[in-house]
Amino acid sequence: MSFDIEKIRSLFPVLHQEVHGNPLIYFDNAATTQKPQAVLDALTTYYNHDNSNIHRGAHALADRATRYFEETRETLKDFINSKEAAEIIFTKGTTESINLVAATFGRKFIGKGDEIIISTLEHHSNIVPWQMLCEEKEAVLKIIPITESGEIIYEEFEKLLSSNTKFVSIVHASNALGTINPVQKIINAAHAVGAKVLLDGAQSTSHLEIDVQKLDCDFLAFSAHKLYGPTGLGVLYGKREILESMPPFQGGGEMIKEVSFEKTTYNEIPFKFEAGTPNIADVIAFKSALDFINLLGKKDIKAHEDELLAYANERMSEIKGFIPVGTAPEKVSVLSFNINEMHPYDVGMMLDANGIAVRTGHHCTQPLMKRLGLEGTVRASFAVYNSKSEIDKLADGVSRIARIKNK
Ligand code: C6P
Repeated sequence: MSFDIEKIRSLFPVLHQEVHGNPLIYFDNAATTQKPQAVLDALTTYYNHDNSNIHRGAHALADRATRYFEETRETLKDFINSKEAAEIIFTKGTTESINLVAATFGRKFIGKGDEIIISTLEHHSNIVPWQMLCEEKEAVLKIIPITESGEIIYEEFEKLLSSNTKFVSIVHASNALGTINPVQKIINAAHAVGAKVLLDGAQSTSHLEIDVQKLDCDFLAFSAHKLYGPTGLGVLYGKREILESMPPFQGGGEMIKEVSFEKTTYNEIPFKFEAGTPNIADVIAFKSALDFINLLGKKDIKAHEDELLAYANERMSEIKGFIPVGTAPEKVSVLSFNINEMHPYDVGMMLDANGIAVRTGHHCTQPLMKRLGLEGTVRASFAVYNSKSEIDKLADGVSRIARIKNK
């Protein structure tokens, strides 16, 4: 099915503006997606009609806010097919979700000499929390190497696995290159040695159908703002029995059952991990973003984005001096590239002058850039509201920039 792009674009107010005298072309979707009107409306409706704290008040507004808040949790349960809504924990974002697991599961279950495996493709958010844990616990961080095309070398991963492996934390789809990792194989192999697996789903959940029960991952971390939802909100999925075995992350209201100065007992999951007043408005508005994705369907979204990526590759490879970075066959809609010896930032600035928004630099993946021998890349990342005519403008802009350089 092909989308009515104009109709979809009409749902996103921010897209209808000029930047430096040109119509905005927004290709920075891997950093954050734009928000449909329904999400903006849900935010104002909440503050205009329902604003209240949740799970506590004995009044109508608190009841309503609590119901809407928990409806988002239920929607997320279906969105990733978790067994129960209680396995969905709200956090600030992917970064906090991973930190939560490292600080609770990690501190309790990982000790001296234990090994944690990550890959060269990881975002800093899936490197630093594990480094901090390894430093504290004298555990060992092992890194899966990658090929020139930006794919993990699976055989090397198998070689790293042993009875010492306690945890594998791996990105599902790379933010810098778009590579989709063979996560099912990774999860099965990690489980075979008794290790737990966390998937960093920051870049996969908006493009790929996710079934946590089928994948059998132990944790999944992702951010609402990359799913057409609000910023400052993330999700941590965890299997019930594992979440129950973990100590709380932060102490405060909501996460307790009973407090006395002698002893505190903790609430059931998910509340045990949600200390303090949560991000109520954004959680409620996130449901509208999920409804938007569900209405279009992930399968069709992926098909549309694959078509855009293939078209972008085709158009850009005609340009002299275009160097694609990350050429794995299985990718989400991320096109990373460089132009001859031009600095990515300069390319980004010139594209911006044409109203084209891309990200440039190391994309919070410095070890990956080091492995590829690059300072950074220019990254165009596509979403459901992007079109081939926008890609034509990108190709024209890049072509002009490359000509300046080639002169
Ligand atoms: N990547 C990008 O431009 P937060 O910031 O917590 O919402 O997400 C962190 C994160 C973790 N893992 C991956 C794979 C990611 O892509 C990101 C965020 C953005 O690529 C901002 S650096």
